Amino acid sequence: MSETGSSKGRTTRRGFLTGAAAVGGSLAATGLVRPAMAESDPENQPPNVADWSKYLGEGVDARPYGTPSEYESHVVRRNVAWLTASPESSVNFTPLHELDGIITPNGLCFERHHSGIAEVVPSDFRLMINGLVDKPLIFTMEDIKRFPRTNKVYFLECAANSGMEWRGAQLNGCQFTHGMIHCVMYTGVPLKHILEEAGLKTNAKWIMPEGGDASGMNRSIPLEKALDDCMLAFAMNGEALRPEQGYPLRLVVPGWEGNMWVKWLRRIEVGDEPWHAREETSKYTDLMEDGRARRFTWAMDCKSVVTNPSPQAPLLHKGRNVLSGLAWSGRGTVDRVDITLDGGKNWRHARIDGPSFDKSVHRFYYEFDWNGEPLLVQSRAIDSTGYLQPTKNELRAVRGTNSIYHNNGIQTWHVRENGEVENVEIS
Ligand SMILES: Nc1nc2c(c(=O)[nH]1)N[C@H]1C(S)=C(S)[C@@H](COP(=O)(O)O)O[C@H]1N2
Ligand SMILES: [Mo]
Repeated sequence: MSETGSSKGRTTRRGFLTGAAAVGGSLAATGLVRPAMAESDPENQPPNVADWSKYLGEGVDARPYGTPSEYESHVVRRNVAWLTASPESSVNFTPLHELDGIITPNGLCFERHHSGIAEVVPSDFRLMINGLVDKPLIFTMEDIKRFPRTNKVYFLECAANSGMEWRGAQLNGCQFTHGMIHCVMYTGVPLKHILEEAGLKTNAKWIMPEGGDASGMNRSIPLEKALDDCMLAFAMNGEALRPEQGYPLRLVVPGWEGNMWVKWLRRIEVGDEPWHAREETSKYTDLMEDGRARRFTWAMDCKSVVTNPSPQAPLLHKGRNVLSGLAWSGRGTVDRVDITLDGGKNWRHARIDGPSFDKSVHRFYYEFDWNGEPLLVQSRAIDSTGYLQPTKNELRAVRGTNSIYHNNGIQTWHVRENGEVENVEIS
């Protein structure tokens, strides 16, 4: 948690209020409660003059790299203890219920590492291209930045997102059920420029990007995709990649499962067939009911989730409320999102607001009046190919119950009379 008492010896009322808010902050550390509105102090409100109007604030140099307000200190990535055998090979989750719009702030992008965060020294960074190319090449970061670059907003979703929910409702919070996704604007060089520079042999059919972290994580990607929209990204949301996200260079594989987006990239081999590496055989394949595994499930199917209300974001008021959520598809844009408050008896159109980019998340809203009755809230999305997000049971009918990956089933939140929300499943 960030420092909560920023009064630093000043004995202003502001310092006192900070302390009071810190109590709310520690409750919020469970991830289940927001800092309560009940902490508010009438003496600090109209018609009185608020404390922040009476004193000079901090100077311009107080925060050379800006950080969020201390009252937002509960908005952090969180892990699930029983999914964290060792922090170096683990995952934490984006706090979706605290975000709005479509862009994930850099400091809140979920992390998934197989061997921890590689500490790459950019001046020693090299990217090697070898295999079925006319001339094997080694690039520095400066070399890469001399190619034409592009800016694109894309989501990255781990194939294991919602995986724990295959066999039934488990985790209480959309952060934990759906938080293995982030969506940022990448700046980088289309991979095709780099491959063309090396010159592809006529029998080139596949590429194998490989990470420079201790796991040396690698995946096979068909050349068609590599030449279509893959990017070598060096910036996210306008600044250099974060170390957690693969600084200084990561592969962007739009719409396809997060595992293929190799971080701390060190090498791309070009070949004529897939490598069948660990991450595309023993992991990131879908085990079917008969014990056989599906080979190569790359695209992330259309999916959506209501982020508010959700278990970490209860309903606080009767009457006017704003329901909000995210929808995305690895096959295009999202055309429509439907909302039900009664477990699927009645569906209504949600309002998609904000940019609708290809293979990016879409923000939706649904304004409604809550009379205090229990609700069964669901969303379902339809993408630009006409595909409708399935129920979990429809998925199970096709894939059985052995699966973990690629669970894009409809999520249900049960809102109780007191506004609390829990993760449930209805058939
Ligand atoms: N080199 C390397 N690349 C990697 C990984 C890794 O452990 N090492 N994890 C992969 C997995 S499984 C996912 S889901 C995404 C996660 O990206 P993020 O940490 O930016 O969220 O990175 C992928 N790329
Ligand atoms: Mo992943």
